[in-house]
Amino acid sequence: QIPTEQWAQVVEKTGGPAVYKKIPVPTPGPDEVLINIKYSGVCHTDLHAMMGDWPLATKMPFVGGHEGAGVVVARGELVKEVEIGDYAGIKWLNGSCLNCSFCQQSDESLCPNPLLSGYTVDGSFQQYAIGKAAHVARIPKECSLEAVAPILCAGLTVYKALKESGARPGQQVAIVGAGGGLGSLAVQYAKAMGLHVIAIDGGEEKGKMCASLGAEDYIDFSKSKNVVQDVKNATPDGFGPHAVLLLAVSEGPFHQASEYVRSRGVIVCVGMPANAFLKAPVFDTVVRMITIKGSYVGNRQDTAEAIDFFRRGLIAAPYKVVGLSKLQDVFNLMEEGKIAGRYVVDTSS
Ligand code: 8ID
Ligand code: ZN
Repeated sequence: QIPTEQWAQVVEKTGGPAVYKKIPVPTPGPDEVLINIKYSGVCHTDLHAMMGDWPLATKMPFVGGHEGAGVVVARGELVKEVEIGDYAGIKWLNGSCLNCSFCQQSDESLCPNPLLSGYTVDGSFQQYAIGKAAHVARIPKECSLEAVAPILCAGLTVYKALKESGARPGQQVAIVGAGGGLGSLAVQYAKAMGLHVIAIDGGEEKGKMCASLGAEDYIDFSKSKNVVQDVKNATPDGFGPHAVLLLAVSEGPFHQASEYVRSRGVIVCVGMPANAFLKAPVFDTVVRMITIKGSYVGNRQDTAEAIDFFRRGLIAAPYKVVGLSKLQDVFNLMEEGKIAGRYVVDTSS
């Protein structure tokens, strides 16, 4: 029985706060499914959306959230591939045109007319959310819905970014922001892919967590006198890591990475600090043959692969569960950089 009203966290003005209130349950269109969201991870992107950080407008008011895991409870008449009762997930890319030259070549995240969950369409910080059937994540029944939720954005994104880095088993990868939501999963995916992990973040709690997740070195940027030298020293030949994943929400490390990446190394930008620019010396970039690139979520196949790593038991990163009504508290902790790993909200309280 689908109710007509539900609890949701609604952002009513740029800058927030998120307001916990009752709103109508939406009805899926012909090519859409309605998912009863049980758990949703809280991504730093949700905070950027509420604060209006980026040069891309949100709908207003809007319901945030794009790591929503739940059960399909209704579907439009054109939907054949997803059954009522299936586990499914709302991810950042809620829908894409499936017709442009990017979609045709499975670069759906580059579609010029995307629907973005919790940004241009309402997302998963509500009990019932809509997703385009072609794009909802398919979650195997043996997966725990609370544990799989962070895979739907954080896991997928870092898995794709590691693939984009071209790093091969046995090589070194530096993960900047390793103690955060994306970072904690990146350490686990990198380990599962046979990479040596150099974790960079601030504070002892995040250091302990990174070590327990499988990072071989931890560099505390808040204590280190020379991050560049420390990263190089953490590699066996002192020439620096083959790849760098930039997941931090501050501009500084984006300028630093080209100083410690190995010659012919690849720097992958993933974090999106507000109003930030990249800066790298042209001379070094040329003579050391450095690649600097971006990586933006992943396509449907990447999603299935990232979930399959989880299903096989290769990915277990720490998360804390709180009620959906406590979302604003999570945002406050996130803003202060105090979250080690991920928070997941339970939509039943
Ligand atoms: O598709 C994408 N590219 C994508 C997908 C999902 C999220 C991009 N993102 C973006 C988010 O919008 C956000 O800008 O990735 C960024 C990280 O998201 P998150 O992991 O959800 O944020 P977090 O949990 O707050 O973690 C950030 C970590 O960075 C550390 C913090 O201590 C925190 O642990 N950090 C900072 I801020 N400055 C640092 C520094 N100088 C740093 N770590 C190392 N060095
Ligand atoms: Zn996200």
